[in-house]
Amino acid sequence: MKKWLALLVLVPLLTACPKQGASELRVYNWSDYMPEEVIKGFEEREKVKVVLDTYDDPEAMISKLEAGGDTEYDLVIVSDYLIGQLARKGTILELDKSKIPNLANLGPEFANPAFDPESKHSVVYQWGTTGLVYREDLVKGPVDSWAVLFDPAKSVGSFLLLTEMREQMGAALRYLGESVNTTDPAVLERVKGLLIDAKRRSQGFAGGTDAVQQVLGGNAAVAVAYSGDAFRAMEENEKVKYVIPAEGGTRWTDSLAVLSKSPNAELAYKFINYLLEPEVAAQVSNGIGYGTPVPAALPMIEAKDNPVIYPPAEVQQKLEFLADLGPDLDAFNAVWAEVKAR
Ligand code: N2P
Repeated sequence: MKKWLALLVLVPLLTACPKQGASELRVYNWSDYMPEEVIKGFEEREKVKVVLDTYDDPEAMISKLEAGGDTEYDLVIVSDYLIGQLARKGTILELDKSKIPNLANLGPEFANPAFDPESKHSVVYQWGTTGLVYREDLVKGPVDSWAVLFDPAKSVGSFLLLTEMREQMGAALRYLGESVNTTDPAVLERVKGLLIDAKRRSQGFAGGTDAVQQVLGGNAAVAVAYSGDAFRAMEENEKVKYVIPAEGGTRWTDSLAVLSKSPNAELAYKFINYLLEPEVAAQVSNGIGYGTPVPAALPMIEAKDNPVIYPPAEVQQKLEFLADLGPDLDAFNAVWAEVKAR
């Protein structure tokens, strides 16, 4: 091709490529996990545009960031057990706290979390639990144990397993009376057997948001789900229920982190600071049904006494946090790969 002709073709192509300006914030979040009005409020105040991408599978989120996606986003919302992994790899920044004065609004248990002491790399966004969501008019028996997934004799109807590997393996571990963080090979071998059998009898895997929609719509009787998604479905249909099984489950925290290669870290800091304002924090929790880490927001939260969102002490005692397993994660990955392949 002649040079001038090549230019004629290339120039319009190059100018058509979307370029991220200083006025754009790119956020990578769990699906259905930030109310529209909260995003609009920030856009209007700062005269910027927020571009939101979402995920349901944290492993897929990590793969995307590792494949170059870390240059495409400014801010990522990540579960507790993955913060250490991203920090060790340098994917997320060590935070400049002088840019987040509202950090002072975090409750003490959230300001210094075990997975990221002193909030060095992350700021808590929301917290919740993982349990079972079900339609009481569709189940054939009690839903009070992980046995509804793992013991064919205790099955109560059609069910969905959860896409999030650590949570779904955690449920099988609790069913066996083990910690969700057990790495004992013999125990993990039993988990593999349970999951392969459950997968065969199930309707497959679903992300948290999808799982709850399937139960709400009556396509499945039971699903493994996250508390806030379940809470919102309960508001739509009173036959939808959510339970933490008797064997216990997980409590988790999702946090905001700034990508090291963020094109617009300044705006990311501003957004974090905005989310920590008590009024905004209350708007977040009222919109998505998860727990707030900002105590001053609580008086403005409609469902602050709802046990689905804020479980009572006796339920909390049965909840564990997923730990960052470091290299031991390989054993979990190996089991999961076999479950997925069978
Ligand atoms: C909301 C996702 C909840 C986050 N759809 C689970 N840690």
